[in-house]
Amino acid sequence: MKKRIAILGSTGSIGTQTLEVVRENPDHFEVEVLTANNNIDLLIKQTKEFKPNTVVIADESKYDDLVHALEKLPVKVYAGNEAISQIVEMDTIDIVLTAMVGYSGLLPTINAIKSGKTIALANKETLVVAGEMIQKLAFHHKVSIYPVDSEHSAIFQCLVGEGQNAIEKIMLTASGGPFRGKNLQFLKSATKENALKHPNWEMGAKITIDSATMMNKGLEAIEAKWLFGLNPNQIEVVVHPQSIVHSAVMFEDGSIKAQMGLPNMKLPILYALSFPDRVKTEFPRFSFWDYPELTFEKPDLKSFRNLALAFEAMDKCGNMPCILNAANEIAVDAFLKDKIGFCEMTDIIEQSMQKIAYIKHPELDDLINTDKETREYSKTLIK
Ligand code: MN3
Repeated sequence: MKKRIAILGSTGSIGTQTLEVVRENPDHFEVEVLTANNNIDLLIKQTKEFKPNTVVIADESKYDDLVHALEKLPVKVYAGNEAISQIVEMDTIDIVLTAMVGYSGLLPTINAIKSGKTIALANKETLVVAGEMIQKLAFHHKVSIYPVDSEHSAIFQCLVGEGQNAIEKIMLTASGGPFRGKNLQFLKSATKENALKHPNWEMGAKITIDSATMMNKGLEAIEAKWLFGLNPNQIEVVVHPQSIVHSAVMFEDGSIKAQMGLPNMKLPILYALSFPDRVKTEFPRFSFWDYPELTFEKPDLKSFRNLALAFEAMDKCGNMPCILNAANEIAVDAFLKDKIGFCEMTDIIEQSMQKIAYIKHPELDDLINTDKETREYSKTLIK
């Protein structure tokens, strides 16, 4: 039986790599739904190749062009975020892979869980914003959430067969990004062009900037807390510039399991889609002879203050990670548009965390309001 997949965010970096995985494994997977934000040219091309049952474009102004381009194909076409949230309920979907950018992944993921779909989670912001609610919903609807993020996939792989054994701590590895080893003075004048040059991973613009500020690792720590039921003090960030050890778990007897390999997002994507099976691949293989030295460092929390802010938000919990995330999305967007400098991103997040009202036990409506208020406030901090 082929697994039928809905890919939310099919034109982004994870979406296109997921389609490569499907193309390379036609006996295992088929595409049922594709959704995109506004890149209709690529969505049209993908629809012609993968022949999904349904496609959705979030940007409603592109609907007519999309319908026109696909009129000869037997595919249903919809537009708008509402349609993306609803489409995940289709009975012909086995797995929903959520690869949209940022907060926009939240509502479709909630609906997919409510309709009992297995989730391959590539949108870490969903768990950052609403981790507690998502885990409760998944438990209630008996839905499995398989991580696509490479570090979380690594931890997940280390935990296979360890169901009854407690975790002492996890070691979440970080490449350190393009500015590893740089001090605050350097970071103040860091440019967008340099921030976008990640040494090891090819990713979208938002996550690449998050890697440069190390906010990505902070968001991943919060993601790990909810995925694996950890306390913040059980999560250790380890800078590992070669990105070969994708993360590790220490158990209560002191034994450590790590998952390793060359950095390649297609592997964690494939594992999330094929779990519990492993599918044979032709991906390039790691050899110790090519890497005589693997190195590990402590993160520099004084220069990369975003990471410290993320741990603070994780400790405070409630709506604080939602505030952190919304302010970060506004800050990264402003940095990408050359409106603010590299370190001002941190200032905006810090001020938003101080300003926006803290709610200890937020409901979904509280989170939606917190997200909105934080975006409005943080925009006022950008001149
Ligand atoms: Mn990652």
